[in-house]
Amino acid sequence: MHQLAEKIQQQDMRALARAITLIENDDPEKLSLMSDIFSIQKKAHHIGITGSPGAGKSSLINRLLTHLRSKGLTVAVIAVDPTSPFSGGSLLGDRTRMNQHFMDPGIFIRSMATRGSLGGLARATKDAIRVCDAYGFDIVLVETVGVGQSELDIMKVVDTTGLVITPNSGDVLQIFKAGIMEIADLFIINKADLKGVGRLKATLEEYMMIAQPKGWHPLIVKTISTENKGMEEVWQGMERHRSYLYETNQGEKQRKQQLQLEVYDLIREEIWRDVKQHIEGNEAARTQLADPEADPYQLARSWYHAWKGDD
Ligand SMILES: Nc1nc2c(ncn2[C@@H]2O[C@H](COP(=O)(O)OP(=O)(O)OP(=O)(O)O)[C@@H](O)[C@H]2O)c(=O)[nH]1
Ligand SMILES: [Mg+2]
Repeated sequence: MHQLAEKIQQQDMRALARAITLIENDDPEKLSLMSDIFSIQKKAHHIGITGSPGAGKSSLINRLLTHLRSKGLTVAVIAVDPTSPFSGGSLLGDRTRMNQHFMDPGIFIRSMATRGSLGGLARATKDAIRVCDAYGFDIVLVETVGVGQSELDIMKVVDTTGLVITPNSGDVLQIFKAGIMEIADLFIINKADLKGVGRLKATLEEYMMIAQPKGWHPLIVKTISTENKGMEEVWQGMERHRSYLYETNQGEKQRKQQLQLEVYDLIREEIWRDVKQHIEGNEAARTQLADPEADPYQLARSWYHAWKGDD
């Protein structure tokens, strides 16, 4: 077994951090490490928290952490920032916000950035979730900033997705357009101390009337993170969704779909790694790429065929 995997199994937090760095850097050892990690995977609840910038995701997670710790549960938090891998701005904010938790051995907080990872952010996030799972955390929480395609992809790799929205933010339309609405298992109306909560709730209910979700009916909960209100409701909602996944065949169906996507992604990643190496190691290809007038279609075709060994 990979040495890091062994250490992670023994709950060595430094090994856990190192494994995530290895994932971020697309280290060639990644696949063998992940295979070992997979074999020791436990059964954590994988939860995604998404929503527009400033909706209160970190504040909510911070309160939720305290709440879950009081129930004796251990939690890993992965903050994913696809937009600014280098600034670390939001992480700094989160660090101060979540500071009180950093000394707690039952909590692990880590930000994730992938510097041009081959498989993309969702792929790397899934691996990081698995590593935290293997370590033995009861819950793995993933925070993503924004409501774009990469958030959508990330939310496809977790069990339960909570969407944080705020009254009068105009978020709903944007979220609706981005297709985020369909993947929310739990709508969390945060900043419920502000005006417009009733209206937002009515809009969401209206949306669900139109969408007519089959099977799981997304729950709506209200929170005021700054006042520590609504945390038990959020937790109950997530637990209910998890029970639903286990008690119906929906969980299995979801996992099957995820597995297929994952295998495809991994194959794509492996092939791309290989093709890229092949091109970068080829003097003629490098010269062609340096020509701004080059025909990209023709180049892609000829390099692909050259890699495949076709004539
Ligand atoms: N009034 C009110 N303000 C809140 C509430 N929850 C969070 N805030 C404030 O909203 C601001 C943004 O909170 P964050 O927790 O950083 O939001 P976020 O969604 O994590 O932000 P990003 O990570 O930057 O996308 C902060 O100033 C919080 O104090 C709430 O329930 N009510
Ligand atoms: Mg945040």
